[in-house]
This record gives sequence, C-alpha cells and structure tokens, in this order.
Amino acid sequence: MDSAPEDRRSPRVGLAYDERMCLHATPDGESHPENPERIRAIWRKLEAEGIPDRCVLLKTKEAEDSIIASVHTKNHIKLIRNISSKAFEFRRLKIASKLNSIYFNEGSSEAAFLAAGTVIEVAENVAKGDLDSAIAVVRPPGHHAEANEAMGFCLFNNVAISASYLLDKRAELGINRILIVDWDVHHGNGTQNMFYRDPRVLYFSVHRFDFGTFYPAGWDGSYCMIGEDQGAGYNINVPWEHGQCGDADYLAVWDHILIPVTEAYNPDIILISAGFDAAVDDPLGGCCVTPYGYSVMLKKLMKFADGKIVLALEGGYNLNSLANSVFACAKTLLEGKPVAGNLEGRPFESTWRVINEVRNELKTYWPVFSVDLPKEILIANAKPYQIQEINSSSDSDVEKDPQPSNAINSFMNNEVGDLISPLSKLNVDEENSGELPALRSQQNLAVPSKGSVCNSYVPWRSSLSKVDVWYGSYGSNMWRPRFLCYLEGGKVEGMNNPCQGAMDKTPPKYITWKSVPHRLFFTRSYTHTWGHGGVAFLNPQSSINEKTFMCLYKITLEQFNDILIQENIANEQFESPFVAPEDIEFIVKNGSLRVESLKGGWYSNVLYLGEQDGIPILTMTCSASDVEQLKSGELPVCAPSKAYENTLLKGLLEEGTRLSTEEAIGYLKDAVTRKL
Ligand code: Q9C
Ligand code: ZN
Repeated sequence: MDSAPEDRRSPRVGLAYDERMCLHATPDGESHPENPERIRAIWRKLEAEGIPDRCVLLKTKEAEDSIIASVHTKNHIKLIRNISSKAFEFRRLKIASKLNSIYFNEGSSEAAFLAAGTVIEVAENVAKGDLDSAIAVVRPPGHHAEANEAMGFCLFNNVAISASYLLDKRAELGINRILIVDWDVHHGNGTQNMFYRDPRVLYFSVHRFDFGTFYPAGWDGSYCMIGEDQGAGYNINVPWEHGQCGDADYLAVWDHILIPVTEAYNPDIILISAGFDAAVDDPLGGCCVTPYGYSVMLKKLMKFADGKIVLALEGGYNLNSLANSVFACAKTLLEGKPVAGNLEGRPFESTWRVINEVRNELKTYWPVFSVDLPKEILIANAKPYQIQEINSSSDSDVEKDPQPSNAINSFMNNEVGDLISPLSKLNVDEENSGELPALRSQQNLAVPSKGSVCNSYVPWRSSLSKVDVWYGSYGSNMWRPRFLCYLEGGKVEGMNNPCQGAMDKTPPKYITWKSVPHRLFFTRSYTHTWGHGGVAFLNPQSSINEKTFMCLYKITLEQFNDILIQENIANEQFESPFVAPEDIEFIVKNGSLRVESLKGGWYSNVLYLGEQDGIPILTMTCSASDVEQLKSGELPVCAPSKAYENTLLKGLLEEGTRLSTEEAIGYLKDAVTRKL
C-alpha cells in the first residue's frame, strides 16, 4: 500500500502578504472593523507560529487594468485608480458617502490594486502547478464589489478578477471549471452577479440571510438564485435564517450540499472567498465557527481539483479569531489534515430546513440532490433555535442578533438537546397528529410538537384557552383555508413550507369582517412559509384617512399565541406565552405591545384595534421603527408577487367583504403604489 513518492512530498503552499495593503484606512482615523490591523494580526500570528518558513512566499503586485477590466467597468477602474490622488482629496469623502459601506484615503488605490494583483498572482501559480495551494492575506476584501460599484468594504472583486483571468487570459493552463466557495458570513453579491450566466464558474455561498435582512440584504442571497441561461444551476446559495450557526451547521452543509456538488462538478481549481466573519466572537457575523471548523471545511475541499486551492481573505473582524482561523487553514494546507479539535453540538433545525430547500431547488441540475435526506438525520439530529437576548452586536440591517455565549451553546448542544430528542422523535409521526393534540388540549394537557423544549404539561395553555380574542387578519390570512393552516397545520396552494399549526386545532368560533383606520402596505417579499411571496403589514399608527379590510376570527388567546409564533419564526415552540391575559390590559391601554422575544420576526408588534362584542380585536404587524426605516428607504417597500396578490384577492372576494373584483383589485393596488 505504498503511495507514489510524489504523494509523500510535503506540499508547496504559497503565502502572500504586503504591508502596503495596510495603507487603506479610514481618512479621519475613525475606528472601523475593516482596518489595517486585520492583516497585521494575521501576519503576526503566522510568523509567531513559523508558518512563513514552511511556505513559498510570493511576491505581491498591482493588478493590471486590462485584467481587472474582465469583470469591472472602465469607469470603476478609473475611479479606484484616481481616488487616492491629490486631485481627489476633497471629493473623496463625498464619493465614499454615496457608496454603501465604503471609505477611501490616500492609500486606498494602491491597496486595492495590490489586493487584486496578489490574488491573481497566487491563483496563477496554483493553476500552473508551481504551487499546490496558497493563501493570499489581502485587503481590502472583494466579494461585495460589483462591476461598476464599490460596496461593503470592497473595492475590486479580487476573487472574481482572478477567476476571469484564469478562464479568459490563461486558457493554456487548462482551467475550464472553477469552484468559488464563499464562506464569508455575508453573501458575495458581486461575485454572484459576475458569473450568474457562466457555467464555467460554480459560485457557492453560505451566508447569513435572515430572510433578506442581513447585509447586503435583499433577495440576491436567497436559495432561489440559482443562476440563469447557461449558468442555471451553477449558483448555489445557502442562506442561514439566523445567527449562531457554527461548525455543526457548516459541516452539515458541506456534507449534504457542497461536497456532493463538487464531486459532480469536478472543478479544475477551487478559489475560496475566505472571510472569517462567521468565526466565533466576530462582531459582525454573530456565528460561531471555530478554527477547527474552518480547517475541516478546508480539508474536505482538498481532495478535489488535485488539491489546487487558493484562499483569498475577505471579511473577519475579530483579530484573534481571524488570526487563529487563518493559522488553522495554513496548517491544514501544509499538513494535509485538520488541526486538532472536536465537532461539538448539532445543527439547528433551521439548518436542515435550509439544506432541504437548497437541495430541492437545485435537484434538476444536480441529480445527487434528488435523493431525499433520511428523516432521522433531519429531525433527531437537530437542535431548536432560540433567540437569546444578550448584549448583541451583529450586522443585521433590521434587528440585532445575539452573540452566542459558551454557556448557552453548551446548554443548547447538550443538556436540552439530549433531553428533547426522544420527545421530538415521538412527534415526527404526522399521522397521529390530527386528533390527538385536540383531545389533549380539551384536557388542558399540552403536548410539545417538533423540536419542542417544553415539558408535556404546560399550565399557561390551560388558562389562555379560556380567554377569547378576535384575531384581525389583513394579509393572506384573510383567505380562510390559509388561516386554517395556522390552526390545523399543513399547506395551501402557493405556500412553500407547511405550517406547524396550533396545539389546539379547534376552528374559529366566529368569523366576521370589519375595516380599520390603518394603512396597509407590502414589503420584504420573502417569508419562510411563502418564499418570495410578499409580506403585508399595517402601519401601527392609525390614520383617519386610511382603510384596511380585516377578516376577524374569534379564537382563544392560546391559539393567538400559536399564530404569533408561526408568523414570526417558522416551526418553533415556546415555554411561556408571548401575550398573556395580563398583557391584554397593557395592550388595550397602550395600543400595542412589542414582544421582545419575537423581535427576530416581522410580526412582533401586537396591535389593539378596538373591540367587538366586548372582546378585544388584536392583530400583529411590524414595529414602528420598521415603518420609519421603510419611509426613509433603508428597507425596501415592494409589491407582492402575483401568487400572493391572488391569495389576498381570494380572501377579499370569497370570504364576505362584499367588494367587487374591481374594488378589491383597486384596494390592493392602492396599498401597493401609494407612498408610505
Ligand atoms: N447596516 C465583508 O465582510 N455592514 N463586508 C453595513 C449597515 C457592511 C461586510 C451595515 C458589512 C460589509 C467583506
Ligand atoms: Zn463578510
């Protein structure tokens, strides 16, 4: 079983770094996460560990315009070339302020050309076979940079430029298929766009998405973005629903998405957009990948493309985590095995959901995805996601997600995890779920469903089941079959994912219609249940000039709580009610209640809309601050998709508003088009 001698030689690993890339800094010395200390910290760590001595040090150089021009416009290249010149001294600030998350100083041009040129140099050497693999310690980062626009701390798209160069300018090297793995915590919108129609580049990104609210926000990072024309199937997004994802989540994605696809694609080289802002303790990412996690992710890729792998630095803003992670990757390339460590914990339930969504979306392009993942992995292996309210500081555009604390992680991963798996197994059997829970709720005994963390007896449900409220619906819930899914569970046409249903599945006691003096509007067209359907909101502020039609359902406060969670976070359970009877007093008095623990969802604001027959009318909508952001343009206002609009029309027409079709269409059109 002797291997050939060349298999045993120690690998040639390239390493490139240049202090001149530290010249790019904020003009006023203001602190910024993307600062020169990032690459200095990496280099210091690598030197302290003796890594440069074991590597081939590569010369850095500035990229040529003609090479950059394969993905960027002439104008953009000109801007980046000139931005640091004396002539631009007084315009720099203003130009930067018009861009999204960008600063410039006298050193920006040189650093940007060096970063791009260095990644090209490194990639070329690996492609040629002069090196086995390499790491480019560069900044500014690149993956947010668009053809004609700097954004997200990125000036030139270093990795995209290098990929284009190998394909178009160095055909003789025989690089015909490039896999770009983007494990930066943010979606690489620039890279995706540059190769969206190009099957020669398979762009894979795993990133926080948070239903379209995490930077760079919008739909680009959705799993529905699979590429177009010739490139269809060659763009793969794995969008996390929330923060706190760690090694187990990333490795599950590797095992069930990235590795099978890489096997099938058989790339000639792998370029990694290696941001380390998903690392534990990163101030922007809110995730918790360890150096061991990165090293296993890297090792799993090393068996492809003859080991030809290039890591180009993107983000990563905790200096220690960043340096330790890069060190782990360098060691992995040099030693051909992961650094020491253990895989702790299990993936979130949401991770299995996301993996399934991605595989399902792409299965016509990648036959390996046609096989359904076994149920046991999906359910018994998952831990529930709970929003933890701790001092938070991650980079969501809408709401902050918590930093994971070790205490909570070990709690989530071990104690609770082991306790709940037998319970959740008991409940995976859909067949029994029809009548059993209803029966139990009559006896005031609640049973936890999938992934539940509650005990089998939940006292609060009993008292809330005796209180009636009107739930006022103004979105797709106006359509009765759709609303019933929130009580009974299951799916209606147009829905992407089934609802889990309420514990008490009794239908509403009464249904009626009413109009209220609030503004209806639509935005953020992505939800777990509807996909890219659209989301309806009421302005929490009332106005006598506005009119929204509502379908009122008389249900119990217990059911209202079960709807509240389904509207906010898919498929979760909770241990205490979000709105208890004593909260209703507060809501009546103050007009609304922002449910703190549901802040991760769109509908965390419970609104009081008066009463009917002595029973309070409640609804749920976004927060007043969301409305402010929408008014200012920070959040997009967008029209619902046709399918979603049709559901709304069905609700308005079939369920008794007595509107004519024209009136109903006009009503929705008005809500869509009128400025907030
Ligand atoms: N609410 C990289 O990691 N955040 N870029 C802006 C606005 C920008 C991150 C926050 C984050 C850019 C390469
Ligand atoms: Zn990033």
